[in-house]
Amino acid sequence: MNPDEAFAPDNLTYDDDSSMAGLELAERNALRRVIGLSTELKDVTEVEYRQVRLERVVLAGVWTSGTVREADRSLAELALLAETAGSVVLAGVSQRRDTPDPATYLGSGKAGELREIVLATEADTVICDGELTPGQLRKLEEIVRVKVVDRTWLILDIFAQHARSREGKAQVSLAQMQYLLPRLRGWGESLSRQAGGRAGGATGGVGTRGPGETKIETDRRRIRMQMTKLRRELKEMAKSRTTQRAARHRAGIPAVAIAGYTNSGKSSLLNRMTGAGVLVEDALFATLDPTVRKTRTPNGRDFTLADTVGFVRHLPHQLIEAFRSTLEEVQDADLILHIVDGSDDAPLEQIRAVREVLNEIEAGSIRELIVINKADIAHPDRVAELLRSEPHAFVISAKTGAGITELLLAIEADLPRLLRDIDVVVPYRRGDLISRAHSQGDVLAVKHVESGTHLTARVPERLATELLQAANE
Ligand SMILES: Nc1nc2c(ncn2[C@@H]2O[C@H](COP(=O)(O)OP(=O)(O)OP(=O)(O)O)[C@@H](O)[C@H]2O)c(=O)[nH]1
Ligand SMILES: [Mg+2]
Repeated sequence: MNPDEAFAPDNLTYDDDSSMAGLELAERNALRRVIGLSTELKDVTEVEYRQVRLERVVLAGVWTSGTVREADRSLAELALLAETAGSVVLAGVSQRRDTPDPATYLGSGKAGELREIVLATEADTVICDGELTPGQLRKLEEIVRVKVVDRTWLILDIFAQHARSREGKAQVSLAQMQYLLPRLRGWGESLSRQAGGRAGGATGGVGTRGPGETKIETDRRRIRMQMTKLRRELKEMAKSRTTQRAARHRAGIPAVAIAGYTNSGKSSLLNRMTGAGVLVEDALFATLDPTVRKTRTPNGRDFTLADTVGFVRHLPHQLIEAFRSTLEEVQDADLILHIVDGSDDAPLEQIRAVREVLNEIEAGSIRELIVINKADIAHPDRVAELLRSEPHAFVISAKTGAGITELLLAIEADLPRLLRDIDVVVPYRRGDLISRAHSQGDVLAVKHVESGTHLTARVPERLATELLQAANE
């Protein structure tokens, strides 16, 4: 069997072509900003793909450390996330505290002010800049009397809206359920009490036992069952990717993964280097499904390039868990291209956040090339500053193509070389093996002799075996 058949590079992709990406973008825009639907959480067990519609929102942050600018940036990022989810951001407040209030997240005074802002702006949702405990969510809801969600849920909601593949949808559902499980009692409770007009009942008191308690138990059981089912399905879905990765590995083809902050230009770089035509959008978390493409360096060495989901500060751990199989493209890479948006206000913070996630998924020790993207619009001072702290970084523009050739050469120099020296005479009819030696290894000499091609080269293990076999035939 021709090993290239087993490898089947063209079957590696999950997205098809640029027209697909165009369609997808149109569809996504058409779906955005669904206003006027109920924001009431009716049945928390219905963890479908778009459970919470965020509409007119007020943001609230607690700022425990760092500078004012960092606090402002964090809230600005929350606003961007909220807009990506389809909300209209009306106002934002942030409070300086040593730690968030254990009961109400914001201090109770500030929470009261927040209520005023909610009334004045006619907001229907408050989004907090962190992950709140079930108790904090409930107590704050009681004060502001509109739905309160946290940053984690917001990110989960964006993922739910952007998930396209069956695997992506299953991963997001799993993450949402994991988030909801401990929050079943309480979250949305004050609201449904309000809406349903159920009388009185201090939280956790008499009113929550009896039939209510039974319902929560049933809900929990249903969620747990669904989670088990999803985990099983996800395992099954990840199989073909694992098989493909293993085949690539055996063929000695190095794997390069693009990782980086969301919206830094990862998909643009994949498109630029391989013509993959995947979706590019000025939005957070445009890409959820991995795309792997085979390509080669200027000197003809093959490698695969994988584009995958972007990272963000405090990426919810539920998502990291659920997207584990997707993130294996990064975990199993021989080299990581860590893309950073050079035009961002705080690129160093982005680098830090990405490295945190890389460490969390045990990819922290993989060789990493920092790639500063968007050089065409980045301020030169900022790029210079970045280069001071990351002196080995490459400066490119996925948009204009500047710096791409240099980057490819750097990738080439960094590709692992698990090569074996061989010196064989291969029959002329096996010209396929000779061309693979050229694309996968280093050819030192080729001489044409009577019995075939005399090849002196350093090639991947698997090819070496085949060459030796062919030589002995
Ligand atoms: N000016 C400029 N814009 C760029 C460049 N590279 C990407 N962009 C833009 O940045 C935005 C995000 O690009 P993507 O390639 O979708 O970024 P991504 O990292 O894949 O984003 P996610 O998948 O959402 O995490 C798009 O609007 C791109 O057109 C660049 O070199 N210069
Ligand atoms: Mg992308």
